[in-house]
Amino acid sequence: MTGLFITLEGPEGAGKSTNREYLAERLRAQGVDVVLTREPGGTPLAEKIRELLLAPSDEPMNADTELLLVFAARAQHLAEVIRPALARGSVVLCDRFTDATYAYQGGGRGLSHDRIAALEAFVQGDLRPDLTLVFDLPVEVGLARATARGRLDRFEQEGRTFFDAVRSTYLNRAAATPARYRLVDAALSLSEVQQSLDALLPELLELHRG
Ligand code: T5A
Repeated sequence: MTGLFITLEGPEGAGKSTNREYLAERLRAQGVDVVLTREPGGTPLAEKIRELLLAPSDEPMNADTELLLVFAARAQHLAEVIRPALARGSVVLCDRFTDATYAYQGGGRGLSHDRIAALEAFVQGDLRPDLTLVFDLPVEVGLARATARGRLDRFEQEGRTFFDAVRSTYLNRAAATPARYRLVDAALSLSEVQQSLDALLPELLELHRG
């Protein structure tokens, strides 16, 4: 078995957290060792950085500060969790990764692609996800789901233009490199979304077998 790095991406409220649990259960039922993790976060130190990133604050966070914090958390997460798990041959299911940086800091905040790519190369070397599932849904549907859940974090307080840019960045990236991405229609009911994940399962198992 080879290590397999799968990331789950998409706008707010797309169902990534709900469905990563489902996917992990399905893979474990096939005897696969799964490491379930998330970004920003995934280690105690990286979770502290997550708190800084998500907490609403009176002091506006500079966009470069935000970008550097995201990659600082990622460096820790890669060193402590992701690289060791891949080296053991596990499947790593990660709720958001660097596609989120391109979508939120690039699309949403307007930071340049080249600046993000330079940090990506610095922090990750040539490590990229093997497969990325993009949970796509209209912005208003995702925000309604996130809002129904309660208090909004610092990103969820952004406006419609920000989230339109986030969604279109994800879709453009998926269209540009279709071999790495699978689009999941996240506006469907939960059971329909899970059926589409079931349909992807044979491909994931095949990739894991190498
Ligand atoms: N960020 C992250 C960056 O800016 N740059 C980066 O590089 C990275 C890595 C992280 C924030 O950090 C930003 C992006 C984010 O704003 P987060 O909490 O990890 O925050 O991400 P969110 O997208 O905010 O997480 P959410 O929990 O809001 O969305 P999920 O995980 O996609 O959705 P989930 O599973 O929690 O579901 C939301 C609600 O919808 C329901 C669920 O029951 C839940 O109540 N739901 C459905 N309802 C109906 N039909 C379905 N199909 C449903 N699926 C789920």
